[in-house]
Amino acid sequence: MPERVAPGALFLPGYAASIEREALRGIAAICALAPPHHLLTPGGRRLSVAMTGCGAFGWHSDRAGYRYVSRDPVSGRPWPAMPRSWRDLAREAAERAGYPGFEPQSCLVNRYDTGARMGLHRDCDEDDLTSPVVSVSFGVTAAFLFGGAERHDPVRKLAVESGDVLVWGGPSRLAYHGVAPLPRRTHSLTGPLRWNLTFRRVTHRQ
Ligand code: MD3
Ligand code: FE
Repeated sequence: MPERVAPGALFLPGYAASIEREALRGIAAICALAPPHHLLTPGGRRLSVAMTGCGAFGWHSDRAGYRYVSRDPVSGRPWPAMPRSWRDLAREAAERAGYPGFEPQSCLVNRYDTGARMGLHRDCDEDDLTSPVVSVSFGVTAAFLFGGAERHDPVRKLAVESGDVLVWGGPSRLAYHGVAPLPRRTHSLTGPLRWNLTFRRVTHRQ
């Protein structure tokens, strides 16, 4: 049952459950070409989430700042291609949420091990803030945190399970959000890990 969790945001439980195994094989293939790394924040802290990605742009962070780059700075190679089935899934989920024609240019692949977390932040490194963000979770269940437009707005918790999809657009596009430390659990297909795929459009359409 799709659920409006905030204005402009739609939770689609199990929407990606049927592609779970295929998606995990795709993640393994991407990680072989572009291994996930614990990136550094501009302030020099190491992120507990390990990141890689696919598509025309990848999100990157180091002492120089947060930005999108068209090559993996670690390998010097372009990011692996975004699997067509992933692109289609993101587009269809966005359409269900009321955002037709979503053409993602970047899929960030986030790997959470036990205890990994993501502090409250907003996604604002994209030039195109009119397109939604589509997030797909696999593996260990996490507590997703989402607030409002201001850092001190109240935060709600949402359990996201393997195969769940969330679409954030319109008034929710710039909402504060994060992920609570991943509990020590195991999932039959991922062991202790949670994987999150986050699809974004980076540049404006011509
Ligand atoms: C709500 N990742 O990579 S995805 C991120 O589970 C990120 O790995 C989290 O936040 C994760 O930036 C959460 C869900 C998500 C993504 C973007 C959003 C929620 C959002 C943008 C606006 C509001
Ligand atoms: Fe985010």
